[in-house]
Amino acid sequence: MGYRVVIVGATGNVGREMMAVLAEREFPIEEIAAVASSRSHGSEVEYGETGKMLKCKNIEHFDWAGWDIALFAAGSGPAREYAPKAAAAGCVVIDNSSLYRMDPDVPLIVPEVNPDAIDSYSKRNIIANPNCSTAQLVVALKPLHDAATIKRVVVSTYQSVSGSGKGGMDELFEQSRAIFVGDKPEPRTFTKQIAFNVIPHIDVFLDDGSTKEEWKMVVETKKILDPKIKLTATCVRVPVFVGHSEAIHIEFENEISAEQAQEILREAPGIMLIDKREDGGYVTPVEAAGDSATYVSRVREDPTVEHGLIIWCVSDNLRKGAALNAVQIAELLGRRHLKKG
Ligand code: 11C
Repeated sequence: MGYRVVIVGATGNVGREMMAVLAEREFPIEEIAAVASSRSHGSEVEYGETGKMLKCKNIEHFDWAGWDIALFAAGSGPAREYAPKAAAAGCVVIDNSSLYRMDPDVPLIVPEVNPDAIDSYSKRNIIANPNCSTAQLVVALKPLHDAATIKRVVVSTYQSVSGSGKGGMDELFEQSRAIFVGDKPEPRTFTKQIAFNVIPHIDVFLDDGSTKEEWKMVVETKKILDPKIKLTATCVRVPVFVGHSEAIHIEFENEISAEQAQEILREAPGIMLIDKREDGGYVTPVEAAGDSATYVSRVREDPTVEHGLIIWCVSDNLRKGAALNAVQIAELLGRRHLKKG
């Protein structure tokens, strides 16, 4: 006995990863449907590495009745149009877009951090999945906040091109090749050359000079972890295919040593501490890609502030930052509310 699950945006980076994670974690599935826009209607996607091929159904004509859970990875447009329809038909939506995250009637969940928030899911039958850079950040901050109460965070991100979809990955590859063969690298997805470069701009600019990606990190951290935490972010796109990295500077209310923080992080759910203080004794995105953990390295005290720590945090943005977190939410929903069998 299992769940009837819909994957919306099944042909995209995150949709494919959702199917891989569902299969890998042996999520109890009775039936699975791959749904996509009319453009991808009829194309086939594999359910994980099971060899089972799913023909994509057109979202415009999809009948949501009788389906238990829909994992949406299709962006804000389809989420606006179709998530309320699915929810009204009794299918619980777990949406990866930013559309519903700050809706007070929609829980925004990272299961290691605020699992109890799921208990209000039925207000709209929609649950939001956070931005990838927020998800790994709050996983790393939560155990430290519990131990010493975080006052302020300054975070700089190094975000991979897969965060901007398949187009961003293709662009990094094509620009790198163009530069090697002496052609001019043409920016399309990104505003400037991404190959052999870094771009301090992700998502649209806001009136105060920050970007929406930076704003999302502020407001989502407050909603998931603690509204009292002050946070400021600088989000940067780097020429990495998969895996977001973050340098996180944290000021605490109470004293906490680097050694205490290492002990706490070593035991914390979802975290893998790799912190050897020697050449190569830290994790980089290449090692985190394809993996489920949020890696923490370079834990050290910040002598320039009272009770300060600095950490380095890396995670696969398509997994913990998107697909894995969504599947973990579905598992939590199953355990607490939608029991089967
Ligand atoms: C990026 N973090 O790396 C973005 C992608 O709000 O879900 C995810 C955007 C979001 O470009």
